[in-house]
Parts: sequence; structure tokens; C-alpha cells
Amino acid sequence: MHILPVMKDILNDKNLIIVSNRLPVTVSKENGELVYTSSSGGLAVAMSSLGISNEKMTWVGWPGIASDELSKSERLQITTKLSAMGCLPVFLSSAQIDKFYSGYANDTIWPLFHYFQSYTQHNADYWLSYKNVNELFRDEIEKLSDQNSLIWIHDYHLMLLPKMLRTIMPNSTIGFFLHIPFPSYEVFRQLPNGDQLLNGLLGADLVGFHIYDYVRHFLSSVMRSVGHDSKYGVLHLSGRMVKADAFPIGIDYDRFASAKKNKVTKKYQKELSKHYKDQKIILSVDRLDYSKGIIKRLEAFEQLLESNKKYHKKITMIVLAVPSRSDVDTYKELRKTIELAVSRINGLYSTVNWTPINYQYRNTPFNELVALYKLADVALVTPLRDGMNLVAKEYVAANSSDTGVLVLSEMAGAIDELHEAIKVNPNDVDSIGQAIIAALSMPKKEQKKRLKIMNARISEYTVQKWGNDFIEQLVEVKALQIHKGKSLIDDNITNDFREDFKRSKKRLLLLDYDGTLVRLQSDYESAKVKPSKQLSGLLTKLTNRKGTDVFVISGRPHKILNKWLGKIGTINLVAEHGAWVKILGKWTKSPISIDSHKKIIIPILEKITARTPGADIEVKTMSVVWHYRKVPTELAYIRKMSLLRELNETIDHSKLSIHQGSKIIEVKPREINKGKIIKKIIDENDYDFIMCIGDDYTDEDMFSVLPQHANTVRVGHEPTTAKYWVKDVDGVLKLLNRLIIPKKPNVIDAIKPTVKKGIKKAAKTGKKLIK
Ligand code: ADQ
Repeated sequence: MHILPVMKDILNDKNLIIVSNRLPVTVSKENGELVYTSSSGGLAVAMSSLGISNEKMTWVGWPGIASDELSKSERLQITTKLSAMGCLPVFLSSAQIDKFYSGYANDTIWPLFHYFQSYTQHNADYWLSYKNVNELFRDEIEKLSDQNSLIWIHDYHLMLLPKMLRTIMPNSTIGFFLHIPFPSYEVFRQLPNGDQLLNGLLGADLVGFHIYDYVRHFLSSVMRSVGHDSKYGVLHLSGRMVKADAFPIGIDYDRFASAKKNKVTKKYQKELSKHYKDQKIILSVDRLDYSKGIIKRLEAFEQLLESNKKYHKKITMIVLAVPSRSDVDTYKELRKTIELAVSRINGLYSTVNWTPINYQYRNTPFNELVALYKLADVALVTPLRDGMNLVAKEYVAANSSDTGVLVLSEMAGAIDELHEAIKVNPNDVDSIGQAIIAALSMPKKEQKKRLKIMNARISEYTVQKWGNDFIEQLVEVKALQIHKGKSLIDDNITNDFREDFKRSKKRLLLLDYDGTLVRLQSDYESAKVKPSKQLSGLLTKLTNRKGTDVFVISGRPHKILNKWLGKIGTINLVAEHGAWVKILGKWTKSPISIDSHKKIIIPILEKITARTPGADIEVKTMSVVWHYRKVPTELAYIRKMSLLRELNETIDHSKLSIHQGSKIIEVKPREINKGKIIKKIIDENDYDFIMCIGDDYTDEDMFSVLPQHANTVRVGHEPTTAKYWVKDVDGVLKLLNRLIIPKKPNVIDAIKPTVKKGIKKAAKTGKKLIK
């Protein structure tokens, strides 16, 4: 197996830690002996074909056996044996398996995320166990990880884990991939601890889903449930960037496409062809799970036999069902229902030499599975909901140069890539029957044509590509987070700034206000955003420095800025993004007027504010602002969207522009922006030191007009054109303080060299130093 070059490069200096509920190896006990077997299931198949060596990769997960069934020495034996296979076991007790695995994971999240709301169990004990097991995983991973670790967590069993890891290792690189659908918010919100799951996932740097619909559902749940907005799948959480994206998992294409040449497969195929020589074969392959729609499939087949006698003795349905979650009651019931349906249909229609359904409840070996894929005239893949569905892709690959028809549910993620399948609604038994008939009568040429197109697609985005793609993007997100090409301001950079500041003769400081000099508050009008005594003191000191022009630039109204900051030394103020400017103590107003526009805009805002509790309108000289900080998140989203739509349809776009800020929508003249006014200031003066600091998109207007030598600084992690960045307001204040106040030497440096010597000597002799 080859490893794609990108993956190879990344893994040169990284350790990959794969985390999933189950290890790819299952441990069991037979006659008192420990037995190790490879696990079935989509994820195991996917990860085992990534082709990464054991030295570079550790797989962390549960080995599939309850810890209470094992002695201490057996646990040690398992740990040693698995470690040689690149696996680290997380041992779970029977109670944890019951409550965490069968309980919260498979009886709460799985049914709800597959839209089986009536199957969903809400049980406080399940939830506690889920948290507890996620913590167990966290503790094991903590022991393993270092700076170079790349942690890739898989699936719904471990949705709290990314945040748990982020809390103890803030700088770690964490990816999460969900293998099942992410439901729409209306369904997701039924989960009592949904917000904790979302926050858990947001601990990752990259959150992956199979298709874009799930990304959309996730982002909308994040927005509506925990209040974080996103843009193009990117969220900025207190300075950290998180990305959500679609990565449609593929299969190990070559393994399936080339298996037909395998001797064992050929032998099986020959035997099967002989056995079913006069039959058309309809194949059904799944884990035995209610989400897979096996019952409806059987009903459709039964209905077909009932209404079309001509197919009797001519078609056989082979149903392969892998045992799955057989400890969960719903699955026990499902098995009974399936087996009853199979015996009913066989009982009704079998003849001495024809049995309509061949049902096998077991794990089918790979070569046998491929032989069946090759034999089948029709693959009936009709899940009621499925994250992706690998069976559909495996069938297509196994028949790459052959005939065969795929009937595929429109509820499977795979439908986005396999358009040439016959598409069915899995709840519509009639349409499944019609699809089988259409498939059986499809000309061979058409079958080949469709298979060829689908093969071209799935041979491109294989599971190897998928794994590479995810890891590549994870590394990219991390690089973006640490502002590739931008420097985080540290002591060395601050010292350089200080030296430049001291040396220069004419200095300009351009400082945004909210989010830069004071922290953003949840209540916009809050008194807390007034400058503190310390901030006023700092600004006074800066303005008192000879040759230093200080500008505080804000979107706030000029009267407020004047009240809060007007008395500080020789400070200059720019209010309403440049509509008002106070230089040398005198305010001037831009001649532009939007009074006529206000008559149109304000009634629109009033109408929407009246039915939006918590919303406010702020009318400034040159702009109108709609504040929705106090509006409940869900309602805010709906109202914001409809307001934007209405404003976009109404305003004169040649004169006005709409800006979305932090929980505000502002309509202002195109002509007025921070950049325009700053350009005027620098054109009229000859500054040899310029520093400009801001935290939002309006500040980018300033950065872009400043000369090359200016020191531009962005607060927070959002993408920026600034040269430097600081984490938060505290970072800004520290930086400004250090421009004028030298760093205090640390205590030991300040002590006289002779005294230092004495300390060293005392430390050596163990004697106390007496001054
Ligand atoms: P699963 O729900 O397990 O996976 P699927 O994607 O179809 O569903 O993968 C099943 C795998 O098991 C296939 O590789 C198939 O070959 C194998 N398999 C099924 N029946 C078998 C049998 N009788 N004998 C032997 N092997 C059998 C979850 C999600 C899916 C998602 C995958 C991968 O539910 O939506 O596609 O993860 O992300």
C-alpha cells in the first residue's frame, strides 16, 4: 500500500493518534484463552487501509471485552500484545459498556441522529457514564501526547473528548470526524445535553462530516444552541479558529476492484454462479440495524413476489446481516422481526427447488463478499438514514468492468456521489419494488455505462485520499490559527517597538476602542465599557509624550466618545467610523448626509424591532444600527436574515453599505470608513512611527491604507492583513504600557552580582544567606 506524499511529509515529524470507541482488533475469550480478531464495520475498514506504519500511529480504543471479565495479568497481556500492534486499550467495565456504549451512544445519540426519535432513550445515568468514559479516554491520550501529536477522534461515542483534551492541552492539534448523519437542529435540540456535545466538538480544530448537509445542520445547531456564528464553515471562538467541512469517506478502491482476480474469490464466484445459474440475484448487505431499512426492503420484495408471479423461481434475494449491538433491546427485537419476515416470505413462496430469500446472520469473509457483489444483478441499498454507506461504493467497485445495477436510498450520504444509481425513497415500498423491476430490465449497455461513471468518481476519492485530505486540512487549520506569516507579539517584539518609539520624533497611535482598549460586553450600552481609571491614565501618559498623536477610533456616536474620552490630554477622536473627527479639541462633521435614507431604513428596523424582544435601534448622525445582542440566539438568527433580505432589497447600494459587526447590523454611507479618514491624517503629517491596533473588520480598512513601515496589530485570531497580532485586550494594554514604561527587571537580575554569588554559595552549602 502506498502512502500519498503529503501524508508522508506530515508524518515525518508528527505522531498520529487515532481515537475511536472500538480498536480495529477485538479481544474475546474462548475456553479461557484470549483471542484477537479484526473488527468489522466502516471505520475499521477505512482506517486499516490508510497505510500508516505502527511507529507513527497509535490507535486508542476499547478492545471489545469487559474489564471485569479479565484478571490483572490478562489486562497486562492484552496491553502488551496490542501495543505491538500499535494499539492502546481503554478498558471499560460491564457497567460502562451498558450505560455508555449500549446506553448513551447507541440508545440515545444513534437513534436520534438517524431521526428515530421514538427509539431515543433519555437517561441521566447514561449521560453520566458517557461523560465518565470520555474522561477515561482523555486521561489515556494525555499520557501519550506531546507537541507533535496529531489527534484524530472518530465518531459519536466521543463527542465530549475534543473539548476535554483542549482544556488540558490548549495548543494540541485535534480533528474530529462524525461517521453518522448530523441531524437538523429541530431534531438535535431534543437532546437535553446537546449544547455540551456541541461545545465538546468545538474543542477540535477541524470537525468533519460526510456531506455538506450535515455540516450545515451542525453549524446551524452551533449557532442556535450555543450562539457562535460561522462564515464559510469557519468559526472564531474566543480567538481560536475552528473549521467544519465535508469529507465524503471513500473505500479502499483497489482492494475491491482487483479482488475479482483473487483465486479464492474466483472459486466462490464459480460455485455461486453454478448454484444460482437460472436466477437473477438481488443482494442486501448491512449490519443488522434498524437504520438500514432491512424490513422495508423485505416488504418490497414480498410485495413484488405477490404481485408479479413471473418472477417466481427467477429471482433470489440474498440477505447478509452482520450481527451488531446484539445486547441492545431494539436490536434483539429487530433481529426477531427480520427473521420472522424472512421465514414468512420463504414459507409463502418457496418451492422444492427454489427459496426466494437466502438469509445469513454472520460476518461474511472478504473474498466471499466480493464474489457475492460480483454475482448480484442488483444491489439493494435502501437505508432509512445512513451517514454515507460503504456497501454501495463497494458494490460499484467490485463490478468496475462488469454489469450490475445499484438501487440506492436517497437518505444515504452516498447518493451525493452515486447519481447514476436508481434512486429510491426507502420508506416507499412500492417504489423499491418498481426500482427492482427497472434494475432487472435495464439493458447491459446502460448498466455498464452507469457503473463506469460511478467508478470514475469513487476511484478518485478513495479512503486513502479521504484520510490524507482530512489530515492535510487539519494541519492547514492549525497553521492558519497561528497566523501563518503574522507574529504573535512577544517580549522581543515589544522591546523593538519600544526602541523605535523612543527613537522616533513624530509618532501616530491609532487605536480602535471596543474590543481593543476595552473588552466587548454582552450589553452594548453597559457602563463597563467606559474607560477604566487605568486606561484613562495610560492614554493620558501616551498623549503627554512629546510628538505623539493619539487617535481613538470607534463606530460609537461622537457624543458618547466625547463624554468618555474627551477630557484625556490632547487625545484625538474619530467617531461613527469617520463621520465625526475631533482634532486639537475641535469636532468636525463629514458633509455627507444620509437623512433621506434614514426615512426609509428606520421604519424597516422599527417594524422588525417591534416583534423582536431585546433588539434595539441606534440612530447615529451618519448611520443606523440594529443591535441584537440581547435577543435569544435562535430568534436573532431568523430576524437577522429577514432584516438583511429586506435591507438588501430596499437600500440604494451605490450610496449605502450594510455591515455586519458583533451582534449588530449597521447601514452607513459607502464613503465613510475608518480607512478614508486615516489616509487624510497620514497624508497631512510626516510620521516616523505608526502603530495601529484594532479587532474587527472595520479596522482592516485602516490597516490597508497605512504605509509599509506602520506596525499594524490585530486583536484575536481572525484572518487579517495586519503584520502582528495579540490575543486580547490585556495584550493590547500591556503592549501600550511597554511603549512608555520599561519592563521591570526580574528580582534576581536586580540583585547585585556579589549578592547573587552569595546566593549561589549558600545554595551549595545549604546555609542561609544573611543580608
Ligand atoms: P456502518 O453503519 O457500519 O458504518 P457501512 O458504511 O455500510 O455502514 O459499512 C459497513 C461495512 O461493513 C462495509 O465495509 C461492509 O462491507 C461491511 N459489511 C456489511 N455487512 C457485512 C457482512 N455481512 N459481512 C461482512 N462485512 C459486512 C458507519 C456509518 C456509515 C458510514 C461508515 C463509514 O453508519 O454511514 O458509511 O460508518 O464512515
